[in-house]
Amino acid sequence: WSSTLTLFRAFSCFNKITWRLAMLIISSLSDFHFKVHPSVSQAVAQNKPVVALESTIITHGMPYPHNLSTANEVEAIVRAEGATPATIGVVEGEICVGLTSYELDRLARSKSPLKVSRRDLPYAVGKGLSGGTTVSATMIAAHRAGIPVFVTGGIGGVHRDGQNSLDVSADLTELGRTPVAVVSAGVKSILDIGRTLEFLETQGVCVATYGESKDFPAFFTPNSGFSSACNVRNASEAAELIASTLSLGLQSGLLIAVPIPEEHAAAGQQIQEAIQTALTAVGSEGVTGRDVTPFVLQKVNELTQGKSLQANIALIHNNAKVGSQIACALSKRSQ
Ligand code: PSU
Ligand code: MN
Repeated sequence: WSSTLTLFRAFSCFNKITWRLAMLIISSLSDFHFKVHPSVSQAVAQNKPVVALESTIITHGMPYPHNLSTANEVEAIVRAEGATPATIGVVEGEICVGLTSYELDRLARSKSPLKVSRRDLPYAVGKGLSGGTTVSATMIAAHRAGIPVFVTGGIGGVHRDGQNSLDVSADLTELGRTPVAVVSAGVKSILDIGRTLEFLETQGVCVATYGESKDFPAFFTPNSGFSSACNVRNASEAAELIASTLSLGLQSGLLIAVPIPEEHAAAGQQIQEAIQTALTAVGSEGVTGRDVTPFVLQKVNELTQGKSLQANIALIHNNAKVGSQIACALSKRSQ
């Protein structure tokens, strides 16, 4: 009898171990190279508002130390509005949703970081590299972590002459296939805004201007001369639009375009002129592909003696505030 009991005990113990092992394998497979910060996973599980943030803006969009201070300020704004920030990036081959301040610091100081879009994720993860995620890669990670609202400065688009070069940002196709709402100040006029909006329409992306009019903003200026499909007047209208996108199960994202606040739009004209000069330099210096946007941003900043960077920071602060209010309104709807 006692040997039967020992056998039974041994068997159940073995069973427990195999069960645990199986669970471990399953969970490590599904979380393979994907890490969500506990503050983020807890907030998501409790249906609390979370705001995803990208990191190419940190690694390629702004010079150090402005990149780091802006990233920290943006997280502070999100918290002050009652939401949880989740800055997303790739650290040593792990897609991290909710970077620690140490990880953020390392990315911001990194000398030759990768710019990771959808196509670069397998390479960065496979090789164990670190880099900033663009809007496309950030959307993928945000969606996987269950975060429907994502704030950034500006998204990529169809480059000027893109109809010939086919230089069209993967951000646009991502918006067509991943159900995340991206809050941005529209599209920089270094791009072809008209064709960008056409492409978004083809991809089935609902574009809404935040405010009283449908004027689509051009990042540094509140009006690009083009129109969005619709406008949302406040955070709760924006949340309603996101909720209806999600409930329809379309699997496409949406773009909420927040015009730069008037007080920061003053330098807009000077910046527009600098953009023209910088674009000419792109051609004469033979800059191509993924280097175009960072090159133009840096050139414009030099030409405007830092005014474009200042406006850039101000508008990201504003987007963070608006995006957090939208995330809060959305989480309220589901409570
Ligand atoms: N536009 C900006 N600042 C940026 C970017 C775009 O005003 O930092 C970054 C974003 O991460 C965006 C990416 O997703 O550039 C687009 O790059 P590309 O055009 O190579 O797709
Ligand atoms: Mn490109």
